[in-house]
Amino acid sequence: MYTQSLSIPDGDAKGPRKVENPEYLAEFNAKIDAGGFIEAKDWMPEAYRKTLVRQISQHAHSEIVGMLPEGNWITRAPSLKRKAILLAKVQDEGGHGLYLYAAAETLGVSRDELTEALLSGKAKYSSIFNYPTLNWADIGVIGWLVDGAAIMNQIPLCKCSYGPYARAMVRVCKEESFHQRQGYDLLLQMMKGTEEQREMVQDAVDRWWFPSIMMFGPHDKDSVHTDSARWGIKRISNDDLRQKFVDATVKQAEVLGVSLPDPELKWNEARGHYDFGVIDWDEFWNVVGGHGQCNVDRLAARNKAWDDGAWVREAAIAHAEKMAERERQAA
Ligand code: BYC
Repeated sequence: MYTQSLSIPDGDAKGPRKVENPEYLAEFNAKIDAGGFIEAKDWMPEAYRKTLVRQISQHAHSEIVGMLPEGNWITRAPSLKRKAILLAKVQDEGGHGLYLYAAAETLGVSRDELTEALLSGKAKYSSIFNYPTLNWADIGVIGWLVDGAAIMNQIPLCKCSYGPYARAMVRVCKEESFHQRQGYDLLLQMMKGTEEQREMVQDAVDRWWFPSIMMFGPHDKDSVHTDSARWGIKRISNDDLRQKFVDATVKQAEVLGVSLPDPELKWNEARGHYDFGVIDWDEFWNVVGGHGQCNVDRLAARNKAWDDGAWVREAAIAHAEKMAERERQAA
């Protein structure tokens, strides 16, 4: 049992959180329109709260599950330097998950509920973490493309309308920037190495490119959570972020000396952007639906970690109870 959760009152000076009061709603909308932050104790529409709990908790789960593909390579890093960098990165992801669970808790959900939703397979997490890491170059490509895509998505979230989420994102983005750079640096080194190393990098880029651009979610026309933009949670749409990412990454691929696995990728002078090929949405929804290459393994690993940690949680609770009992006796 996990007992640590913030106690959120059912209401505040303005009355119960769930009451849809036109006066409160007008005040909420005015704050959103002015670009202000909504804070945990402010009144908010129930749908806004639910959307935030959904997105923030999915984001937290992604960070936690996202530790697994890279964690798999910590013992096999080729040098002490690369091992230290990878350890620091994976620990950062764990920290991001914890800030995000804490941000979700300010909305009145408990860590128990969120954890249960992940472990039972009810909750979503980013599709990208259901692909395997097959060679060392995958670690560089995850930093370059996956963290690169994550930064593109998360910079606008630093200005999202919910204060605790926006503030958590500021630190997360600083750390993601280090993650992206270490990945690109790793790949630059490998590209200066042997022919075999260059082939490993190209192979990893070929496998991770399309899954990385899927991270931004379905096309805008298929995106269902349209209220997120109106509420200032999503400042830039899925397709616009994907386009920004593609535009920024093509040049980086040229500097690196790799090709991106898309014959339709080319500069469109009229649009002022790169055109790119059709994304395999059947693959995306298959992975999101739990049928990717690693979905079963990822959930099994998280469940095992939870079960293996049971004694720590039980010991912490027993210690807290003992201390409380001592305080009672001393009083
Ligand atoms: N994977 O209406 P839409 C990291 C779902 S971790 C799975 O457009 P929304 C890192 C979506 O949830 C980075 N599901 O949704 C960590 C929705 O389903 P539900 C993780 C996806 O929320 C370790 C449905 O499709 N980043 O960087 O408006 C190591 C319809 O979509 C995905 C975040 O979580 C997907 N890729 O927009 C290295 C960022 N895409 O919920 C790196 C925060 C969509 O109705 N999240 N779906 O059942 C967001 O910005 C938004 O949630 C999204 C989707 C842009 C992802």
